[in-house]
Amino acid sequence: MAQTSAIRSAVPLRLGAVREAIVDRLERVLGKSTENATRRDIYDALSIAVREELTERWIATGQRVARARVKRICYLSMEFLLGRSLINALSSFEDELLTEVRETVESLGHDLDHIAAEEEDPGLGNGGLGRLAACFLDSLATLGYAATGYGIRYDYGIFTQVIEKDGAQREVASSWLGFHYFWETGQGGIRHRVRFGGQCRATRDDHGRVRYEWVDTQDVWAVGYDLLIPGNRSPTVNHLRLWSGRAITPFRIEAFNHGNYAAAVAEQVDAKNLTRVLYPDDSTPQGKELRFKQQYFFVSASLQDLLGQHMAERRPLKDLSNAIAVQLNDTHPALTVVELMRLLVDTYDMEWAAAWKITREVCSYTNHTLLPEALETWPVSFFERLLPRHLQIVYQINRDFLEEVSAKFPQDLDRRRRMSLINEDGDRRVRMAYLSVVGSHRVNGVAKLHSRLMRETIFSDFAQLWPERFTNVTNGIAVRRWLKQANPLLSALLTEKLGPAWENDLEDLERLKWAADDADFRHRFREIKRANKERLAKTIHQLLGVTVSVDAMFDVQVKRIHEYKRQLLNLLHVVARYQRLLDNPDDPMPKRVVMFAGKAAPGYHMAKAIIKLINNIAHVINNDARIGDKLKVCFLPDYDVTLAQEIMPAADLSEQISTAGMEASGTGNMKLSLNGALTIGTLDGANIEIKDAVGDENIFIFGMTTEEVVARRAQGYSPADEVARNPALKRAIELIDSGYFTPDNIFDSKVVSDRLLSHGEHFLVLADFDEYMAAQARVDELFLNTDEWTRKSVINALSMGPFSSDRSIREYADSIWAIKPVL
Ligand code: NBG
Repeated sequence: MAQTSAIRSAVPLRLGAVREAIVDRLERVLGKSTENATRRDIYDALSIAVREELTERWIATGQRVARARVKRICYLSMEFLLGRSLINALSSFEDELLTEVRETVESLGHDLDHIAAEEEDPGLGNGGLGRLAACFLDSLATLGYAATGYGIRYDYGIFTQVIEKDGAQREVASSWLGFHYFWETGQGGIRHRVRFGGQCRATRDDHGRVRYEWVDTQDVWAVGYDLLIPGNRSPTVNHLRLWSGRAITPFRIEAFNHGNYAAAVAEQVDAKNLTRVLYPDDSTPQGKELRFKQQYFFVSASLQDLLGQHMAERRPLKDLSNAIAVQLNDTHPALTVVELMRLLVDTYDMEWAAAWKITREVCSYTNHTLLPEALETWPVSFFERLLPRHLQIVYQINRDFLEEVSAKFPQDLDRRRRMSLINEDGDRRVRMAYLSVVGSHRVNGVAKLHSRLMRETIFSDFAQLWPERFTNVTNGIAVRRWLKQANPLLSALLTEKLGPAWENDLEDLERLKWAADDADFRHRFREIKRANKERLAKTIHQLLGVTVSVDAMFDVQVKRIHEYKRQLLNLLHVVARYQRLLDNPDDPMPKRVVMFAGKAAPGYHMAKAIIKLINNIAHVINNDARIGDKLKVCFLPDYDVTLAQEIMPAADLSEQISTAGMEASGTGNMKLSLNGALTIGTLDGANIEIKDAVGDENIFIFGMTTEEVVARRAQGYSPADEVARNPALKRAIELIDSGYFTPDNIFDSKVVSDRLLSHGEHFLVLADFDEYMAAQARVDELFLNTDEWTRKSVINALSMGPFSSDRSIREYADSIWAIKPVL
């Protein structure tokens, strides 16, 4: 048959042929001519070309992995906050290609940054935990590990945050799948049956052994979609496999024929509802049945998938732990422990003891928070109704486990009660964190302090039983997204001085340490910061209509809104500063733009009240002619990865002011410091390690230590006493409390001030006020000395070597997974 243009093969995206490649997709795939192609068309065409390139490398990676028979890591996470893909993929290729793409897009009458902005940012996560998972996938691919991410393809990720006229947050459902999303492949090709409900029947096989059958279940398909994850300047392309729910019988024609249209599609609706929406709670899960089903759904599909692959490669099941490592990202995938046991014992006929050994060797668990309300438990009744066989398995694991406890601590009944996988107080519940610890060979925290506190508090009984099981891996960030892509100007400067090795080896920045003392380097560094600030200032103007001066200090606190993160402490400083400026308009303190961004969980009323108060305070201060540009307050709406990429490079000051002992690690702290912001922070999470890396003189540390926090709470913390002995604090609180900032509704600010003043307020906001103000005064003083500020800023950026997620991943690989790269 004659070859027609419609089936000619694609023009690959290659140096020297970028234009042809784009035009080819425009015409052949999209049916558009270059003349009438819109910005979106160019985005689509370019994305298709890039994706095809990734796909080729992905297939080759799969072949290499299969040949090498290396151990594979499966990273199970309910959340992945990937950010946009186009620039990420393009910049993982050689520089010349990106340059040619940029020029070609220009010659077509467009700008690559605008083209890239056509892409939805898939918000399949809440905050730090989901972004960490994305940074880890980036590092795994860059370092050449065989790794698969497993998660859920929510139709609706985290809500879009809209700020109303009165300053309140409103949540709007946002679908990243509204337009065609080009970065996933596979639509229905991969699927597994996931079962719920039914009952469990025990029978005896020919050898007299008891077998369990799980019958009369309600089943759904889990359909897999793969998002490709390129390694930076590496041939490796891995994938993130996300599961979506589909009915086994999507349409019931008998019901339809009887006029019952809803019943005809009910099964499909139910199946799709499973993966319809991400629960928007950060750190504090809501015990909803649908969430429990989501967890089992993605765990079951992922395990069937990886076991299926293992069997397809004809590897013996008893070798599973040499072939696969499963990392549980928090307790959300904790059912892995139970499901793997069920599959090994019931489906693959393995002896219980052998299956248990394998399960523990395969699994390891990362804890991300000590907040007691965040430790998931699920009612036994959910198991009875939805996972009856799993409940039996949990009981059996628990029996064996408690016997081990008894053997080591005989006659210690209370210990057994404390450690049991079942909480017997009130309605009976399964403790998912304990299940994760019992079913894993390693349990890690995410910063040194957090890992220590984890051993000493929530898991102290377990650490006594199995001290060797507990370890630390401090979090890290993907250098590619948070420096190379977010801050191209600084990246170019670093590459000019060092060559590009820092991209994949951040410790290489050490070699540039001399540059902090080099006036010319400081000058260039400052100019870059200024350019980044100008860009953000423009965005702020577009978003808020507020004009900010780039001469002002950009003081940022960007993260989820939570009382423990103490946005209110920041706000008290803002109010006190405002009052000081009103008292003394000639006060020589530097100008500041105080920026906040972050979402509040829809059901977390206090967090929503805080957002509203920030906006109301911003409104009053920004419109107070007496203040002018000496102080501006900006709440940037709808914080996501894309907005973060713009904020981080423009920040001067990074606010990391959580109550000590409460922020497990933080990762925004690392992104900001890497881009040259100085930190004002408490001795909490990874701040401590950042302090050690940059040196005490290059960071502003203040406030109570974890031990002091504990002691203060034990003493009985009284906010009234704090107010009584501190006039500046008293004045600031009184102004908020008076309704000055919320004239339309005094109650709006009163709920917040009442909370701060309530006896025993858990986050001790007022107790750190004094020291925080003193630290802010030091910040002001330093900022007036521009050159010295820049010197410290340079030192910060160049000291971030240890905070690359490449380092974190190497530690996981060595001490938890025992895996080697393929290449
Ligand atoms: C968060 C912590 C952060 C930490 C990230 C990533 C949860 C449950 N925990 O401090 O609050 O940086 O996890 O480890 O989201």
